[in-house]
Amino acid sequence: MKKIRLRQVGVICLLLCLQSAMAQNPLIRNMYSADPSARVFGDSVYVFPSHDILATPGHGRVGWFCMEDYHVFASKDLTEWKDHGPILTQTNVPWAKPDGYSMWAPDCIYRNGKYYFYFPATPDSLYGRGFAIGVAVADHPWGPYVPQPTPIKKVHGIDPNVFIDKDGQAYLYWSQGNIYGAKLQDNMLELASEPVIFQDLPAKGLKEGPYVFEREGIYYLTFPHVENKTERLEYAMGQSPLGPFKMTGVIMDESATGCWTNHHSILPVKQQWYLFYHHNDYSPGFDKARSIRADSLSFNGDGTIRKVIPSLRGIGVTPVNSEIQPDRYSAISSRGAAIAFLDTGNRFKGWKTVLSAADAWVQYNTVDFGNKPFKSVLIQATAEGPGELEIHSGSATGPLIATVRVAANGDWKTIKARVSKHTSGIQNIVLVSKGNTPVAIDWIKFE
Ligand code: FUB
Repeated sequence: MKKIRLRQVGVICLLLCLQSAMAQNPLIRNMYSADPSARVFGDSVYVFPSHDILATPGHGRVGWFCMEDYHVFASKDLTEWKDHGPILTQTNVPWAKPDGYSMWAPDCIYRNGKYYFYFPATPDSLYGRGFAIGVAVADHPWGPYVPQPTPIKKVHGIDPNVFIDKDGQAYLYWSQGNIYGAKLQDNMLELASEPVIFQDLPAKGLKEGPYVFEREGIYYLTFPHVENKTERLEYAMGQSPLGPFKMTGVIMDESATGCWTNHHSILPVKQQWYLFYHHNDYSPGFDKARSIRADSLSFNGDGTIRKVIPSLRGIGVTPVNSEIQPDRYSAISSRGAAIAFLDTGNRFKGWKTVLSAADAWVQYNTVDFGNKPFKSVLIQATAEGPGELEIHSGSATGPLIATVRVAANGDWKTIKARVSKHTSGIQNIVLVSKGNTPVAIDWIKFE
């Protein structure tokens, strides 16, 4: 009897952990997440973020970063992200303080059949003060990860990042005021050279979160830096993994919403490069409760990086028969359109788009209509008075796909309307208000 109950609990836990979400930005919709380290393993992209939680008296430092474990998220299409559940917890790391709540930005890399997960944490007093960096090893990206008994020797700091060069040599980077780098031994667990401090980076303003990659023979050292008041993402270019690196430019400007930190990773997936980073979307008033995001990144002909403008639409193609969230828009009219939380008491419920003037519009790009005709569109909407919406493809003046009448209902209703024009393939869709009655839209979906 006891065994059956345990098994049932196990299955329920597994189902709860393996939650998946159709995501734009932010990518993770049911918890805070930060410091995304993204990697391609096999046919999936895995993101290893930090997991921000809110400290309470006796559990972390109230008003500061608070992290007790890591989850890993995976996606085959960059749209649907599956949470594989917790992969490492502070109480399971032999050398870390079990109540440190300081499992900050991690990284993970594959080598010789194993996955090596690097993470910082506050060590037990035996291993010194501040932060140490440890490694946990697994046979699969989703774990189980087994932490090494001690942290890596001669490494004091945060934000580990690992890079394996074309010749097979692995490098570890981290930060502690400055940015450091060293060779790793083949076992990926110990340093193989003395750490170097990268010179020629900005002397003033905090630098942290290094992320190194190589493209067409150029090595990029990228990192958040406080040039003004909060962090922006910058980069330096060099000819080898340990530099010298020459400061080159800015990848992403400071957050418009005032999130003090940013932390990122950069990688190609099927020929397209992406920047994973974080903002504080679900927590506008407290920037230590963050959310990971991703946007496309591209290079100029000389290898310099084009600045990435953060978007809500993010990456990935959205299936037309899923709940499309226009509040994660690609473009929006300058008047009569606004985005707001659905429920300020539970911000994880997401956002709504409010169109409140005639001809106000919101555009959502890269929706996959496939090649079968759709008969109807469903819209989750509400309006105080009678409203009318048009759905166009391409642009606000593009072909009209459907007209939706929203009755004065004062409450959320799923409204069904006939699709008047068949469209196929990947399309941008635009919702246009045809009246001055404010209409709030949660999602739309074709069937
Ligand atoms: O998440 C805690 C710290 O904030 C990270 O380690 C830094 O890179 C910054 O994002």
